[in-house]
Amino acid sequence: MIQPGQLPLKPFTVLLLAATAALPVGTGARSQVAAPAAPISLWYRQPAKEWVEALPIGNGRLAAMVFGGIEKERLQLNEDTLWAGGPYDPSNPDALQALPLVRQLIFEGKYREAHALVADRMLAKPMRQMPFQPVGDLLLSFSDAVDVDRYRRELDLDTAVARVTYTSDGVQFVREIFSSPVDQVIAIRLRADRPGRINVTVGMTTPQSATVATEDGHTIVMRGVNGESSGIKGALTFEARVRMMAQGGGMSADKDSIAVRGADTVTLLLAVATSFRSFKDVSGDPRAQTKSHLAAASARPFDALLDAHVAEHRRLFRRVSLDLGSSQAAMRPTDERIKDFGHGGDPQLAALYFQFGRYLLISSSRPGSQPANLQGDWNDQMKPPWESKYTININTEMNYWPAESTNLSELVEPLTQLVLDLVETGARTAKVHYGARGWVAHHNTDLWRASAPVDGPASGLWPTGGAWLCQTLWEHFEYTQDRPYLARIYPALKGSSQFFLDTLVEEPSHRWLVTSPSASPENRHQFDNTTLTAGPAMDSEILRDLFANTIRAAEILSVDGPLRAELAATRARLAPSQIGKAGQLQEWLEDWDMQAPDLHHRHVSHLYALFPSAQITLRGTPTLAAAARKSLEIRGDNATGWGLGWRLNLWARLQDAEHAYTILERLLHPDRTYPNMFDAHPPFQIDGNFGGTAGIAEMLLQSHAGEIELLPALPKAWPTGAVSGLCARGGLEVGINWKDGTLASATVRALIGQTIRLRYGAATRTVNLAAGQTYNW
Ligand code: FUC
Repeated sequence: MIQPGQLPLKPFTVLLLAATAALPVGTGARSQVAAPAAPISLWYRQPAKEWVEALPIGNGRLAAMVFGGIEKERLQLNEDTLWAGGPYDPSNPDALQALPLVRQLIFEGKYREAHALVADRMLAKPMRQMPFQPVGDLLLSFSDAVDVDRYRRELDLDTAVARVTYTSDGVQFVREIFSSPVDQVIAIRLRADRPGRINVTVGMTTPQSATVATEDGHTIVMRGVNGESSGIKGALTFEARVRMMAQGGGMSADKDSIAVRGADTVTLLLAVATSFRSFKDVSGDPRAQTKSHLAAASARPFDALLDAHVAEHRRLFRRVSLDLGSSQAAMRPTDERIKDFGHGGDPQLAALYFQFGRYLLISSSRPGSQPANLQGDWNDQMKPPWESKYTININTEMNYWPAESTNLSELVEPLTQLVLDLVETGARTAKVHYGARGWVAHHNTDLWRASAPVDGPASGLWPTGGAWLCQTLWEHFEYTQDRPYLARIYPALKGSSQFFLDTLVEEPSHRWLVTSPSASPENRHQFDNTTLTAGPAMDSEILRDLFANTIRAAEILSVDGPLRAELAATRARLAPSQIGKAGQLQEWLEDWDMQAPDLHHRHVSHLYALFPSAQITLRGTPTLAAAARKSLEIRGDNATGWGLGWRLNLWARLQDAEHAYTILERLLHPDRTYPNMFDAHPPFQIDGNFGGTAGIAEMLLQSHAGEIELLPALPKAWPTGAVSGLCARGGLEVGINWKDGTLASATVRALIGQTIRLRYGAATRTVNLAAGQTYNW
């Protein structure tokens, strides 16, 4: 059996890299760390049978799941704009008329009637959004494999290359596969250690309406159209184009497949594009795009494509290194390690899981691509779970939790663009459904930026999704201090705030201003089996942040004085956080928590104030922090993948290292992590991966309470270790070394000049730093 790091064929050249990251502001550049001491790979002794065993690659836009079969290699393909449907307006003109009565019914406690009226009059048309869909499969058939031995399949996170090696009939075969963000192609190289031994037949299949045909003897082209969904007609065309090149041997084209016989090396380049240009423009030319991508890429040697791909990947990936300790277990195949993680003794698997989350964000969200959806960019189904879209009552926000703290700040760009699109579509929903200014998005959106309430009254009628997304954009500003970015997102903050200025209502008992109708996402209260209510705690918490951020942004940008005053006055009248009879942080306006039918619900929406927000902190608001802890205890540790991801970050914020670690053990368990390390809701949903990565960062470094706190939740399982390149709010990069459970040293580098307060345990230090300067603790 081949061990990691002992590949008999020489791995490709290791590149020396320049730190080329362009920082938007300040004089400091992002750090680059050296090559990892040990390989950071997922690896297996057998090909993938199930989709959740295959290995994901992607360049933000063009993605594949690589199965690594011996007789048949399957690349299941996705392009991130291939969704069903076309530009559409789901507004329901009946909604506005029903709104006053729905509000009245809610204040009267007639939730069943409110629910029925919402179902009848206030939901989007159609009531469901569009699904993200697969392109199809690229299939490579190798008919002559005999006496196969020494099989190994791996995904190298440091190079973003998937690789399959085995011997057949004494000849060693190697497949290397990557999706290049530089050249916008998936590149595949087939090699053998003896000449003339590559025999392969290549074809494509698809569940879409499409044709597959060969062109000019060395190209296979799939051409198709997307389909309708919920009555919205397909409006996209797409094309996948594969170019084959062989050294030695002969190539012969059939009607829809190409065979190579007796080659030394075969290279395949695959380009995919759709006619999507924006949520309202589908006039792109996929044929011209795939042709130009292939023409440019095929003019360069495979090694040049590979080198450029690896350099671009490492520019981002190598900003952070993490060493949590290692053991013999790290030599074992990844699927076996996941099974055993709960038995202890494999701290490196947590580091691998952390880096895999960063790898997934780099591979599914790059400037110019769509944001990472519920499955990142990886989906093989025409009707995937929850349409594989953007669920913005937790899941999409969680996808971006690790972006800032793990030094991948620029990968937020696709989400920024999505929000700016929603400002436009959500203005229509605000006007038609609420007669309000500004913009609103409910609990889901899709490629077409639909923003009206979908799926049903219980989950869909939650108007605070867009406001939560604004918080993610604000965090980007907090971490980078990028003022041009703040000016760009200000219209989103202002428009979202204006929507709530126009729609908040006064509740009768305390005269607080509250949202209505709304819900505490997806959690039913005790009345009438519905979630509909006025003023759930989460809404007030999100609006406290939204209004504060909008005021702060307007101050920095020196605009909108009167609006600032209005927002400050309104903010002061929002319902405060309340503590209920069980000592818990109240989830609703009334103390209903202990009567709710699902005490252990996966959502922990009211704990938004503790994480990702910092309205509740251990030292700043100890009473509320204790109540939040009580709520978390009542909810319990058992949850879906993303439910665990959230709980991990919450326990890290409560600085209970051992509890956080037991949550990580639940997450990194076969019940919640598939053999390919994808998160299991179940089914596969990528948010848990991102929540897990963010949570590990949150255990090692926190920066939300006006302090940079080192090792706030270090568990006993990681007594000695090191991390470098983590980011803290304010434009800071932090490296930490620890030994025997105690801080050994730390470095804090300021990308922007500032005064910072550092904390380790009870010790604090205040330090002035110039831009580019490093402080050593
Ligand atoms: C929310 C969650 C579900 C699932 C779905 C995509 O509705 O409550 O668990 O994650 O989003």
